[in-house]
Amino acid sequence: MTNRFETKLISSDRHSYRELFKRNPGNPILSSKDWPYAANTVFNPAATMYNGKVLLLARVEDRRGFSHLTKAVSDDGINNWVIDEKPTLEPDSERYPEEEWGIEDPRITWVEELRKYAVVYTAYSKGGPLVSMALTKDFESYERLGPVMPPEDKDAALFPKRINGKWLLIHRPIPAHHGPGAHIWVSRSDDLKYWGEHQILIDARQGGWWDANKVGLNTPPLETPEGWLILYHGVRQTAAGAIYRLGLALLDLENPFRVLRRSDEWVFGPHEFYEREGDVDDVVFPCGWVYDEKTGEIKMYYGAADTCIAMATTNLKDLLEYIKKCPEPKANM
Ligand code: M1P
Repeated sequence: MTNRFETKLISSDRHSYRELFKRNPGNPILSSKDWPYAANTVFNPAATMYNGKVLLLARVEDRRGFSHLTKAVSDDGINNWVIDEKPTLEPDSERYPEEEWGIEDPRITWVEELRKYAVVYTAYSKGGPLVSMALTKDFESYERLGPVMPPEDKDAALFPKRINGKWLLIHRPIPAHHGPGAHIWVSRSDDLKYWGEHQILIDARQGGWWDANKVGLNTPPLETPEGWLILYHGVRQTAAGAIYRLGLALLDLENPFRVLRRSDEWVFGPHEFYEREGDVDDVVFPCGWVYDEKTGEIKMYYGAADTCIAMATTNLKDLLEYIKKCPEPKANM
């Protein structure tokens, strides 16, 4: 059974249909009911492999409306989650005032050069949401680097290695007057702390497009032989509210400032009841995916309706086959 919300157009040929992502039948895999302590909602998890297990760093919202991050670990990435008994990474507004109203939506990148994971998250400051970064070896203790982008900015993730000698960060600033739209940007740094050489990477389209006016990065860039693969969201404003859907883009391996391909159609959108109804209806919002090199499978972990956590699988071969057939975007600056 399908309904009008289902993503059916999955080929670059708009008249042949094939689903790229398959929802886990046991979805949602985690919700506040599973949490070992009181929580309003658990959603938008970062994901990585750690010690051979799938590790999620979930956004947990309390009943003040503030968020913190808590770790959940599973052998198969679907069942038997072992969840920290208390918050893993809490806002520390004494030392980091920008975390006054919580920390949200983390993205994890393993950085081989540092032998550490970089956790890039939204810190909700009195001046608006901004991008902060912390490093960790073990997801127990964290070294905060503090804010790396001023408000309003969020939906950020780090590339796993320097490219042409520089670190690269994808992020999504919102200009005060965003008539032309809120676009995805990419910036360079020598030290992970001070960022410059900012450039629009993926622009929000306009008019009737599913990703008109506002886009944002979802999953951290995945290195593939064909380029860096990313998932991003487009926000469609309707009379009934916003709809958050996902598109794919492929960036040049050597020069990720260059977008090789971008999907014209969304590849995943809210369809199931847990995606359609919650604290914020009609939202699918992944902050992480885990790639199994042996099988080619990708597990995408996403927040559903800003309320619970779900998972969908795909495989790299299919994603690459699809995105390579998508159009080359026009130059964006
Ligand atoms: O409510 C949907 C999403 O809204 C925000 O995303 P963005 O700023 O990219 O539109 C975030 O608050 C996100 O956490 C939330 O899921």
